[in-house]
Amino acid sequence: MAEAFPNVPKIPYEGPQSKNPLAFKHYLHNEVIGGKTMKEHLRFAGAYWHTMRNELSDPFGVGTSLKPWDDRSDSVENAQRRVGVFFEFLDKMGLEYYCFHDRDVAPEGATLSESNKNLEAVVGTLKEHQDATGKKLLWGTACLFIHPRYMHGGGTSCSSDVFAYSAAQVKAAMDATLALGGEGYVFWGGREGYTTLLNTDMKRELDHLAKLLHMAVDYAAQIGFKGQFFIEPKPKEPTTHQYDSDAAACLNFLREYDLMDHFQLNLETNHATLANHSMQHEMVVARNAGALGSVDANTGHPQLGWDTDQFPTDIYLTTEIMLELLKAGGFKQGGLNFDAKPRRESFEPIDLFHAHIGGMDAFARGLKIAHAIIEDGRLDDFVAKRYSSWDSGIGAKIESGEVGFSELSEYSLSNPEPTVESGRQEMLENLINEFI
Ligand code: XLS
Ligand code: NI
Ligand code: NI
Repeated sequence: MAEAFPNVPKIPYEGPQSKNPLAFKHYLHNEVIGGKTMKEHLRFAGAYWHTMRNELSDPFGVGTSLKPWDDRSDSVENAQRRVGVFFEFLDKMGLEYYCFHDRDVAPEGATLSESNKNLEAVVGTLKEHQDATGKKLLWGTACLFIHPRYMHGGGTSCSSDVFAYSAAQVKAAMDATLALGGEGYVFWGGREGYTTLLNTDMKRELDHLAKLLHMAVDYAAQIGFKGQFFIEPKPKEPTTHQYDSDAAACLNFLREYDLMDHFQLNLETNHATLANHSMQHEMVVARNAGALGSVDANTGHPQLGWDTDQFPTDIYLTTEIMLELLKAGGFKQGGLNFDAKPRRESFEPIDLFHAHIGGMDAFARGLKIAHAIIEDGRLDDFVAKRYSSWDSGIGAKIESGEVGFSELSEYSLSNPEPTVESGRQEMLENLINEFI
């Protein structure tokens, strides 16, 4: 097949002085930072849905994206041709991994059995390209949100037939993920929520969602799928309220339904901000629970209140993400998946390259900066010192459970008014800026 991007070379690293827009300025895949290469730390993945399938429409306008290789038909041949283009893209970008939904890679057929056949055919093509290039599948997932049958949800639908169909679709997507050696499997509950409580039995819907996830865990054991399951929190959009609304809500759900041993979280920046949290907050919550699994790397727009899925270019953001990731010991089966698309006005194929170069360079800088901040140690020392009253004396007794209200009342009655120290926020902000 002729190249889809004949004018784009393999993106080289040219360093911070380069003025070449088609070169990395900071991402040098084999540069070692703290004992691991950048590639090993960052585990970048390309998202099939945005890169190959997003037409860049918005609620007021049709798609603008130019994809000369795509005949816009729903044929399996067209789907297989896209795979070749995608792998050319991954290769030229130096992306090691990719992620997909079943319906991004293969067309939905007239029946479930036709859809399954389409998927199997395209999985064969994906496998061939993986084998030829060494690229790997980070995670797969099933699209339980586009087709009208899922308007009331998949695992949380009021219809048991739709639940059954969802299970069938997840089964096929797990088979595909296993066949491609996927390191993970994601559940993002786009329509697993409600539009109005007037028609919703929330308890029943949550019970059913948990059933679906338990069935997935059981099925993984049956077929020998050793990948990591992830839940991806998002508070809303398309539903008014999504049950997996944020990291804390997901953890509560996983604990309530005895799923903690099987699931980690796949956190997405734009979803964090939709939940009125910072990405760092979500990462700390997940890390504290030992459930920080993977990251959908993108960002929202400060003036727009929806999931704009923009490429991350803010160095403060990537620094915060990498600080938390390094503290968590890095990725195991997760990675940084660019769940992001160029703007509707950036409609040419070359824009896909500019977008990913920017995201990868921003994370490379975030990694270097976060590593330097940790090595420097002043930030961690400050926090350790701030809590040092818990390391001995009354603090240690409280933590170890040696004292209760009576002892603490006696203690406080016999001691002077407590004194506290400044939180020094501005000083710490300046410290971070020293490294940026
Ligand atoms: C949508 C989600 C979706 C998941 C995969 O907002 O981010 O793209 O990552 O289903
Ligand atoms: Ni996502
Ligand atoms: Ni999203």
